[in-house]
Amino acid sequence: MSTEHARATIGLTGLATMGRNLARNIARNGHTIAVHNRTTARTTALLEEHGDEGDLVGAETLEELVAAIARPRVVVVMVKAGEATDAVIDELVPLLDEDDIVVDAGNAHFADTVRRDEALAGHGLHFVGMGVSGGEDGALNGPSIMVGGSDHAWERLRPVVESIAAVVEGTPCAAHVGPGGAGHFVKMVHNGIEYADMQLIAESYDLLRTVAGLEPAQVADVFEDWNGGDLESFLIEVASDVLRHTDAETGRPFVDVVRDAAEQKGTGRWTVQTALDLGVPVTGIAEATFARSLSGHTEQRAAAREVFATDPEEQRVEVDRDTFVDQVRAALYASKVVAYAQGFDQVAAGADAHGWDIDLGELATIWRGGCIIRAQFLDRIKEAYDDEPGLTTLLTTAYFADAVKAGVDAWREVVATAARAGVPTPAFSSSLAYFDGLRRERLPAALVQALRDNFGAHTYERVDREGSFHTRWAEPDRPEVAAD
Ligand code: NBP
Repeated sequence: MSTEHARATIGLTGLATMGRNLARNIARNGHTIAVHNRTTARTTALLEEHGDEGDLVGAETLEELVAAIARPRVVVVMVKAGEATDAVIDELVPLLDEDDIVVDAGNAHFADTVRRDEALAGHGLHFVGMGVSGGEDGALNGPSIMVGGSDHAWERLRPVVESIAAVVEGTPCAAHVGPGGAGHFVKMVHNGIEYADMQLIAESYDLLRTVAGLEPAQVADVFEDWNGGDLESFLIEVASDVLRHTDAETGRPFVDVVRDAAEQKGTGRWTVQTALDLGVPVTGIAEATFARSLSGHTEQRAAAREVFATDPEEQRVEVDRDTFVDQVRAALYASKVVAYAQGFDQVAAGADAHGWDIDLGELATIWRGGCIIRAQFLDRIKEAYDDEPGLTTLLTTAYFADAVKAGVDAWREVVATAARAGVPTPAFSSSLAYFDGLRRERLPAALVQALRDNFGAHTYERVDREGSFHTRWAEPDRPEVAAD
């Protein structure tokens, strides 16, 4: 390890998959970086294997790490989110000096980031919650970076962050989205949208295979074709790759040897929990999260299969293959519009609740490259917010409204066909229900409100005059009284 002192522009602790690649990315872009990991073997391995990629300064202890960084220091923490982050921060704080910056680049819950920001401010330190998307490849070759923190911290970090981010049409996919927890909040919603997007692609695959009878490699061809149009995205591209892949051991389609039980560990669940707190109906993300949860309930699935066994032949509904492929494409696009519209609604609601001034158009811009949900589609979202920054919902902007109108019949047909065939399409179905819910003249919420007043005196509002009212349901003539 190096004995040189205080010459690194930046330091990073946590050299597992993400930290190691992020450190290499920073070094490759010409910044001197001091690197540290709790278990020194990772630091040694990084220096041995990639020390020639740039100016990397190894540190065996956090004290050494801090000593190697020029003041005022920037220290990036890239460890397992949660307790590990707190442990590292607790160890770091006494070693730092006023005006130093601690950057948490892990997948922290935004509420933890708000808490840490307040705690570090008490020590005269700046705290930055930095959402990094793109997995290990993105970390190495250019992620999408969502920075939450003060203007001062952003100005200090900006040269490094912009130099390591993905670049689309000359614009780095990195932005200062707001103060405090804003960066981790938008990263959380990004991951929620990713859940919905993946579920929609998975439902498309299931329908094309089960209803239209396509083999996985044929579905791969369909996805490849779709990737040449307005559905062009990283996730469609990798879905095509995965479906074309054959398992070397068995010669079977790879997708058939993968156990069909998914987990929902963190950010998807946080997105839904937070959406419930904010009162934002992110139905696509919620259904995607619950679909993963359902898949993992293997005992219940086995019990249900035994009682309600399905004959695969019965699931084959007569469809014209080419027409159905086009219909599924339209349903996927429309459902995707809904999922993104809901995600952006949640960011807007979060910004409102926490007093963060988040530029939604800029968010669409930095999600165009580097991150998992990167898609051509995001250009359209950016344009929509550029045209109308205070947009009520993405769904009604001209481009998306036209696309949804053009696809709505196909969308209904796909959801109806799926229901007839017994193929679960929770994300397609809930997205359609959301769309129909929004555009409906009168919703049965009126009856819900009336029922609540009947059994719980919860009061209701009337369509024809202002105020809250309660009907005395138990009295013979059921008189109505103003409740205010
Ligand atoms: P992990 O999430 O697997 O964490 C492993 C790292 O945390 C190792 O460096 C480990 O040190 C360190 N660590 C732990 Br665990 N407990 C510690 C403690 N008490 N004190 C100090 N260090 C501790 O690594 P990752 O997959 O590289 O992810 C890093 C962060 O990036 C996470 O927050 C993750 O959610 C986020 N993220 C990951 C991805 C992805 O695609 N994997 C994408 C975007 C964001 P050790 O080597 O000594 O055990």
